[in-house]
Amino acid sequence: MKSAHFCSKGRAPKVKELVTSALERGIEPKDILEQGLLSGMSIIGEKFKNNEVFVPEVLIAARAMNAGVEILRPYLVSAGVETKGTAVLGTVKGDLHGIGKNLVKMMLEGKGVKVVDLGVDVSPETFVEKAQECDADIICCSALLTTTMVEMKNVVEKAEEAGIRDKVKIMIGGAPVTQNFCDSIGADYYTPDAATASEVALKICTE
Ligand code: B1M
Repeated sequence: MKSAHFCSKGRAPKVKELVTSALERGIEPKDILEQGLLSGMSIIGEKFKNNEVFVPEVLIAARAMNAGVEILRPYLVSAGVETKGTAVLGTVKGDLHGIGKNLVKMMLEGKGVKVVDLGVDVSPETFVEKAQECDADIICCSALLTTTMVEMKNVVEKAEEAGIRDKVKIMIGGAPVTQNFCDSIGADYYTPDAATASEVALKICTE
C-alpha cells in the first residue's frame, strides 16, 4: 500500500492524504493500518536495527505513522479493531534519559501494541500500580545509567509483592543493560534495541 512507502519516508501530510483517500475508496481501516502504516514502520524498524537509518529518521517516520493513526482511530474503534496488547513503559527511578524509551514506544505502537508511557524517573511502585490499573501484558523498563539500572530489580520484586508477577512479563533495556543482568534480576526479556523490543512485545501479546 502506498501509505507504507510514505510512512517509512516520514511524509506525514502525504500519509494523511493517502489514508483519507483509502477510507473514501472503502478500504478496511484494519487493512490501512496493518498493510499501510504498521508495515511502513516495520521497514523503518529493520533499517534502524541494521544502522541504515538513525534516531532522527525514526522520529520523523513515527510522526508520519501517528498522523495516519489519528485519522484512522475513530474508524478502528467503531470497527472493533483490537490492539494487540498493552505495555506500560518508563525510564527507571533516578534516570532522566527518555530518548531511547520514546523510540521503544514508537516501535511498539508501530506493531499495534498500546503503550502507557509513564515518562522518566518512574518508581517501581508506579510501574506496578499502572500495570495493575491497565491490566498490562508487559512492564517495559529503560535505564541509561549503571547507577539506576539496579532499580529494575526493584520493579521485579514489587511485581512479585503485588502478586502480578505471573500475569505480566518484564522487559528491560538501555545502553548499560545486558542479558546477564536481565537473568540476574529475574526479568523476562532483555532487548538491545527498539525494533527488537517491538518484535518481542508483539510475541508476548500474541502468545
Ligand atoms: Co546522560 N549519560 N547523563 N544525559 N547521556 C549518558 C547515558 C552517558 C553514557 C554519557 C557518558 O558519560 N558517556 C552517561 C552514563 C554512564 C553510565 O552510567 N553508563 C551519562 C551521564 C553520566 C549523565 C549524567 C549523570 C551527567 C551529569 O549530569 N553528570 C546525567 C544523569 C541525569 C539522570 O538521568 N539522572 C545525564 C543527563 C543526560 C541528559 C538528561 C542531559 C540527556 C538525556 C536527554 C533525554 O533523554 N531527554 C543525556 C544524554 C542525551 C546522554 C547521551 C549523550 C545519549 C543517550 C541517548 O539518548 N542515546 C549518553 C551518551 C551516549 O550514549 N552517547 C549519555 C540514544 C538512545 C536512542 O540510545 O537510550 O541506549 P538508548 O536507547 C536505545 C537502546 O538502548 C534501546 O533502544 C534504543 C534505540 O534502539 N533501549 C531499549 C532503550 N531503552 C530500552 C528499553 C527496552 C528495550 C530497549 O525494553 C523496555
